[in-house]
Amino acid sequence: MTHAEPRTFPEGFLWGGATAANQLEGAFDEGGKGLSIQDVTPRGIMAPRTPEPTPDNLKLIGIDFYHRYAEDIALFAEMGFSVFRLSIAWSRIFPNGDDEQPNEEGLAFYDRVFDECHRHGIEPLVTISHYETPLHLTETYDGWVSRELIGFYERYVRVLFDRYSSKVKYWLTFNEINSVLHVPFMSGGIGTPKDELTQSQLFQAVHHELVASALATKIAHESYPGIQVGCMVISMPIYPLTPDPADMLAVMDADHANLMFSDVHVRGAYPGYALRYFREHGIELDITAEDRELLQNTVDFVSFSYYMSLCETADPAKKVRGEGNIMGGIPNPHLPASEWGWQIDPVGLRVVLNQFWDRWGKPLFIVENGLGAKDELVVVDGVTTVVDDYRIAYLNDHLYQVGEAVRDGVEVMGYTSWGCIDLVSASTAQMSKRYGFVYVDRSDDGTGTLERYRKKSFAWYAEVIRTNGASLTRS
Ligand code: BGP
Repeated sequence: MTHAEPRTFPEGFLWGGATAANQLEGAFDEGGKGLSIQDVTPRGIMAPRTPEPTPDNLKLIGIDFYHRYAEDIALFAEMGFSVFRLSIAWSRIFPNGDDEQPNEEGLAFYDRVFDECHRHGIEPLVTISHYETPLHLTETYDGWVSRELIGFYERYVRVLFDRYSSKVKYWLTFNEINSVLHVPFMSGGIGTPKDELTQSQLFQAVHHELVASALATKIAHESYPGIQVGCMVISMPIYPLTPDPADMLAVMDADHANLMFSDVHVRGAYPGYALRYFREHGIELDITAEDRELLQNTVDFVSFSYYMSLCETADPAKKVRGEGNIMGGIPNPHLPASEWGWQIDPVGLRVVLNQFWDRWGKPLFIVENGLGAKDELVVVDGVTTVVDDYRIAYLNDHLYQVGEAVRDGVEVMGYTSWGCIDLVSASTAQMSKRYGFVYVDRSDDGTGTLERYRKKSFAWYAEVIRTNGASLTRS
């Protein structure tokens, strides 16, 4: 028996960065755009919303990508990106979400963005819905709790595929779809406060999103053979706090809650453990025969975000919720954490890649990963920059583990580092939680010139891309 050469990153591996419309575009009321839920959440997901957009909401201006996209895409090209993940703001295309006709100005904006990407040889990777439900859909229908959202989403998707199928090959239906269980407002546009929402309403919303996602895949496969559709989930390996079998069972339950979403996307039906959970928790769902048929339209690939791992235990006395993450979970005593309390675990990324590959055998796309950190602008040899060795170390160690997973035989399509240019944070709505290779001059109080500066990690990432990962070092 001969052994194949250990593989490194495959040829054609897609290298790039990831963003979301509401966190960088700004121009919240330009070009005929309607309001989204993000325009009335100035303090991030956990804080109360405001009745109207308020000037302290950094997302209203973002980093002004709406006007500066050409300059930004040129910087991505300079790093050698072959892929750029962005989302389309639903309320730019359908200002209220339930409009009959799309807004041409919004459509034309994304035409310009995609054309700019292609001019630089960059493939856009598009999230159809990234935490930016049109506000009207929240206020009038309670977001995804209502079945009517499926029809509005279908109309939106048909317009997008029709207009952009020749410009966009890779599509993601919902950002981090499994987060709806934790942040129903931000993720599912559900206006009813979480503590008033019944489990049946919440899982009905989940079901509507899953059906809508499968419908998008069906439309793509039937009418647009050149494009590929993936699901997008939060990945978070969960370790037992102790070897107690009760802790392991707690891990299994927590894993199931996360994995159910991709199980449905990949296998086309609810898994037995989910049906049992519904049964035993009095969750009654309206699932039609047509829904069941639609769910069988399964995705082409599985994409995910990876920031951290967690621990779980069955012991109520040890259930101390970790800081900073939306999934809850217990901190791991073996791991360091970021300034925002997100635990840093590069090996967990290799674990997750293997777990997902073993489970689904579908190509995997890491579409978010990175370190949110405070940066300081300094002048080195006359050049204004950030010496972000901490970010380089984080990304090197994670990407090294991706290489290990590739050597394990996992099929990985690409990697888009989160917030490749500094943007407004989703969880805290701060500018000071920075992820980028490019620094944007804007502060938490909204002041700043919006000038862009290359950080030290900019040249580092360019070298990783140029060498297709060969420059990564074992830590
Ligand atoms: C993910 C979201 C992103 C993003 C990222 C980092 O959950 O999909 O939109 O922002 O997390 O989170 P934060 O911005 O809160 O640091």
